[in-house]
Amino acid sequence: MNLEAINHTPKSSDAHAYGENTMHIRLRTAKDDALRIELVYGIKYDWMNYKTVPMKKILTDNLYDYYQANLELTDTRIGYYFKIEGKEESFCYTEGGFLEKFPDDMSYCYFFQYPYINKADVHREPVWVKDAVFYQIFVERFFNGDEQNSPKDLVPWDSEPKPKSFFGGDLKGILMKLDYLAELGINGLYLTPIFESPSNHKYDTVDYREIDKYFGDKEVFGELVRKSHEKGIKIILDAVFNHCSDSFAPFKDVKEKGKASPYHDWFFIEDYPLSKNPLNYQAFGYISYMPKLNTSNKEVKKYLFDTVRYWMEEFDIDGWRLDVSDEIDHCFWREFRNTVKGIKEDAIIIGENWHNAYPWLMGDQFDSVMNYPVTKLCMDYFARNIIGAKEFEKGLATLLMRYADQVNEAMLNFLDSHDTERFLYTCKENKGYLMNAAAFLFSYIGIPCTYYGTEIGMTGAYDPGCRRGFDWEREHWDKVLYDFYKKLIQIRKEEKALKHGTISFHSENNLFIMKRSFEKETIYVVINNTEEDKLFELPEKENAIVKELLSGAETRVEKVAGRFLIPAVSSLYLKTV
Ligand code: ARE
Repeated sequence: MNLEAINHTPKSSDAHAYGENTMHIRLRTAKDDALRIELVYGIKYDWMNYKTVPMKKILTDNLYDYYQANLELTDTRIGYYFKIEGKEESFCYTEGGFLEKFPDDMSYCYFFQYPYINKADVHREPVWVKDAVFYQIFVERFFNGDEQNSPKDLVPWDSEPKPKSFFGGDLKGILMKLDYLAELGINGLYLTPIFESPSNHKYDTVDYREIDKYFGDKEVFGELVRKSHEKGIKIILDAVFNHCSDSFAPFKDVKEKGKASPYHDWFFIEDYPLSKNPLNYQAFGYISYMPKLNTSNKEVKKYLFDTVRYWMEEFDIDGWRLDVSDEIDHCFWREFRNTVKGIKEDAIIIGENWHNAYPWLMGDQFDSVMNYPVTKLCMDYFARNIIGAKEFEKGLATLLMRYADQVNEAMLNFLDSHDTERFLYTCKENKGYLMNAAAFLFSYIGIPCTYYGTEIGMTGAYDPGCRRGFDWEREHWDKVLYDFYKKLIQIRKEEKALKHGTISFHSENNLFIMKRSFEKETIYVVINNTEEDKLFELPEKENAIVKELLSGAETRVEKVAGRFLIPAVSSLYLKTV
């Protein structure tokens, strides 16, 4: 066997506490290499009463197979090792390396161990994440509900956005369109920043305790949260703590007084007087109007944590999306988590990390991150057609194995955002590809999130093109797409298998097939993103009743002894009970 490929790291996503008494243990081997793997585990203080359980091959990516065993324990102080049977040899994999036989004496030297599940360390996601269906709003572009508070230099609502144009969208606009959102079926709103700021995007905060005047005031925001809660919709705000605006009072003070300013350590200043060119202080990117905050300065922390407390305690918001979260120190995020969870235990914390975010997702910082790697895979498979079903499913497997299972359940999954092209644009306006991608997103593990307008067929290039005004003229909408989205959201909320089910997937004949099961119910999501019709054979339960959930009454599948026709560029949700 390929020993170099075998890997397990204790107390990582490979061995994580899923609950106070539940431990999930994974092992990686080379692909198609092992015949059988067993996990041998026992209480480390009572090792000789060890048990042996088979491990299940749960996922395979391009190079590796991943095995997992889920243990329910009465005593969580365990030692364990793996018994691996290959085609030609059998051996044990232990913390001491590969052994022919696990020694009965001195065993403590050899087993991997999970010393104890401390309650305080268990990564508890908000209980509602499995039911969540999110919607992201770029506030300036959703709806102008109060023309009184609009900037003077508005461009027409249907014009092409420029980096600095103002359209007039505001909080009252969201409030007035809550019925639309409730009818669509979403139950969580993630708003891009709403605090005082001179830009249209508001990622350059001037005052963290004020609502931007063009967006409304605290009264309208309070009403928005209340009314949203009445409709069962949660509100998540954007926390822009990596940097502020160069008009933020403490930065202005430093600009004015230099080193004599009591705020000089709030920023990373290389030289005085401050200069934009050459830039002599740290900023987001090299953007001088966004000076970077020193989040390890005690006063900065106090200011920002008081800000967090203020919006949570006074307005009862349900969580935060964290801007540029990967550039802020871990100590800050640990304190942030304690602050947030101390106020509202089931508030959600979603980082904005575009890459592997494991160091932030170990239970002491974030619950989730914006799942850009999945967005990228969706773009490559569904929209750009540069990878096939096989590479897509292998890519997903690699990503799922990065994190603990409860983290995967809370990831924020989306096809597009205010920082990407519109997905329909990436699809070169091919609606079928977008519908396939959406059929995937709403049946995959994690929180599905729709960027405002994607559901009605909005398109547009990268920022600022992806930030057009929401088109409220219903006759302009792509009715088929809108109905499809509504249906997907409804199915996602109704089907336990999609919310709570186990997940596995594979590809055959360039079809992507995902199986989600909960108790007696199984849903096969079968996606054909090719230009030719294909047949799919249901792997089990040949004589079972099969319901296609997407089409409902209109049957668009031909059932021939368990075989289903999947027309070119289409998806089926086949439910068997
Ligand atoms: C403005 C203009 C743009 C112009 C840009 C550069 O609007 O047209 O291209 O300036 O001059 C906010 C606004 C943007 C604005 C920007 C700067 O929304 O419109 O752009 O401020 O003023 C990286 C970061 C990630 C960041 C993305 C954009 O890691 O945190 O870049 N995303 C957040 C927000 C943005 C926001 C900011 C940060 C700043 O979501 O909306 O921008 O507060 C790779 C890298 C990633 C990188 C990603 C995208 O994968 O690894 O790290 O993300 O690509 O570039």
